[in-house]
Amino acid sequence: MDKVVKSANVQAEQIIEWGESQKIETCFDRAERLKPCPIGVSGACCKVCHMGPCRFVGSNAEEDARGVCGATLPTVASRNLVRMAVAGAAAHSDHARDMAFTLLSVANGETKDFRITDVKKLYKVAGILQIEFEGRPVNDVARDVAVKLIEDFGRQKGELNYIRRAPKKTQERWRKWGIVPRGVDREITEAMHRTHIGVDHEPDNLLLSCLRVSLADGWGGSMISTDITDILFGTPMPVKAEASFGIFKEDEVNLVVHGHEPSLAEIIVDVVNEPDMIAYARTKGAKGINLGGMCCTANEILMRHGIPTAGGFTNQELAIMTGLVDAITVDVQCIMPALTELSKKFHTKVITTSHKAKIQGAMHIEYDEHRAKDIARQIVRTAIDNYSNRKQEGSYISDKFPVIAGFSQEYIEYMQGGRWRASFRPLNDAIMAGRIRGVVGLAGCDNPRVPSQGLHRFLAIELIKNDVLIVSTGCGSAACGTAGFLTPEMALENAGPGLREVCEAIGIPPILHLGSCVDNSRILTIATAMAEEGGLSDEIGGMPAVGIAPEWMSEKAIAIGCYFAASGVPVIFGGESPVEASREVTKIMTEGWFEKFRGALHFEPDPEMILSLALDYIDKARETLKLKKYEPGKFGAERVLMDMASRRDLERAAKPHIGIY
Ligand code: SF4
Ligand code: MSK
Repeated sequence: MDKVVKSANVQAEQIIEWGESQKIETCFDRAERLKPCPIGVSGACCKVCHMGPCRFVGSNAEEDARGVCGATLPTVASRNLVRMAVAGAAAHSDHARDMAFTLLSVANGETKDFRITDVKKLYKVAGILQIEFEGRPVNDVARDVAVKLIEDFGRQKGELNYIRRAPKKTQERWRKWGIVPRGVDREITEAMHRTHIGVDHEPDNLLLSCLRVSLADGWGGSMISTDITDILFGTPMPVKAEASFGIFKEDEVNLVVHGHEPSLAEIIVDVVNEPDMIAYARTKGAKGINLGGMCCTANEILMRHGIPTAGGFTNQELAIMTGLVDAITVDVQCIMPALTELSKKFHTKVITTSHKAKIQGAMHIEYDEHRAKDIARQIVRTAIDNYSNRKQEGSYISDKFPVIAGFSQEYIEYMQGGRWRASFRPLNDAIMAGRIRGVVGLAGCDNPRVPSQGLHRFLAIELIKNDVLIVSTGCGSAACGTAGFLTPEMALENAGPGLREVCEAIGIPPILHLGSCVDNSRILTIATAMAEEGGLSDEIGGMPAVGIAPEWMSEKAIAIGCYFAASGVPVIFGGESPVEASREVTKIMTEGWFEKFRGALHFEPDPEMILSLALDYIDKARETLKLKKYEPGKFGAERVLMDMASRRDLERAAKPHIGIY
């Protein structure tokens, strides 16, 4: 019998095999052993009250089948989906709330370890929020920005501030269908209320509330988080880094930061470079301190500092199994509780840092923004002290891959024309001419239920071959990074002729790493900028653009998929559909949402079908926009892209300036 591949990542697979030889259990083994519940997986189980759980199976599996209270299958399936989106929106938004309060502390001078790094981004955000900034002290502007964004969480009436950032037509659709979010917390609470027993039973209405709470994530929580993180720690610009398990060093202290929140990780980046700390590591026999990242905390510090990443979600246990991780510090979201039990087989210290996210068996060092550096030092010292406990066992892997990351909306604009002519014109022109067929956001988790990272890799290669420019985030970026796909050379070797030319002209990879899960909001603002640039659609809907999350697993992914669908982007998720049980719900989320918002949410387990559905959406959008029919290697007239040299000349001619605004 052929051996079952558990991860498409060769290095991950080597560690998995070593683990099997040592009888060490990982998520891959548990996924094999624990088959998904066939009722729950398709949305056919309701457990919102204790007359249930009511299961819609066998003779009770038709659309008009009813639970004890009389709720029908479509009601139950849509209610389940709403609750997933609510949890996802809550996770992103609570992360954003912490960022907003950190900004407020900084503005009030209450924390000495953080400062406003990107004043231009602060002014940009202040402008969007209609806050006066000219001639005012930076901290006063920052305070007003923080207060105004914090108001977005608790607002009871009106609209989220950032709704006005969307194209007018997109906003009009939202208003027409009554899904403009008021306040983030209000939408989360209301959606939970609607899904309580005996409240909202109309699938269409429930699913509109799903879109509303998801928009509160995309154009609220996530966008707030992205902006404040840029203000505090800098708007990303391309940096070189490395990815995969080979980032760990045998002769240095290896500390991994894992989770999603960037604040503590940012301070740890400083602390590992302190001469005293390095000297302390040397007293323990280590040559230095090596910081690495995991999941989205990794993406945050990779994008801003070039800190290497060990990969995404399914790599977390495997990192410990290298035997080289002296400490792993975790904050919130996507942290496997299995880490603590696993770490007992090695020497790794698992350190929880958030009062919201404790794990039995972990050491807890609570993060407090007012004492950030002291806490970071305590964590780094803990890792150093543990270095000498390193045992010989482990599956050491030396492979690592170069990565170019750090593509913000601001940088993408800049790279298409420099500081003085920054715009989306060249990208729109390349799409109009058929040089670039369309754009795909390749995002979401990696998942042990498929050969993990394999669907990301397959789709990445096939899409760029088809001249589709990819923007990636979250563990999708990690999957591409640990495959060596995030380099300009990838375009030379694998991209179709049109995309290759564009990548060569600008010197970019065909897959642009935009950051963490919350940074999916960057895709929303990029799509808006493209709509405003003209020549394509005048709203987000109708663009030759698609979102794909082939290995999704988290509730945050559902919120993301829904806010893209509501914003006008057709989205395709891999794996089984969580609403498969109801034909009506599936129809609403595909045909119904497309009619109302020009977006949709599909679930499609077959990767070939995902690809053809995505290309089909792109080609149909091109046809509707009356763009040149896409033919590989045959391009229409197009304006010349600014290459690096001409951009530099233009800037020299103006005045020397480093910046991306
Ligand atoms: Fe069953 Fe209705 Fe209770 Fe759901 S709400 S568990 S369908 S009785
Ligand atoms: S970490 S939500 S596994 S992308 Fe943002 Fe990765 Fe999915 Fe978590």
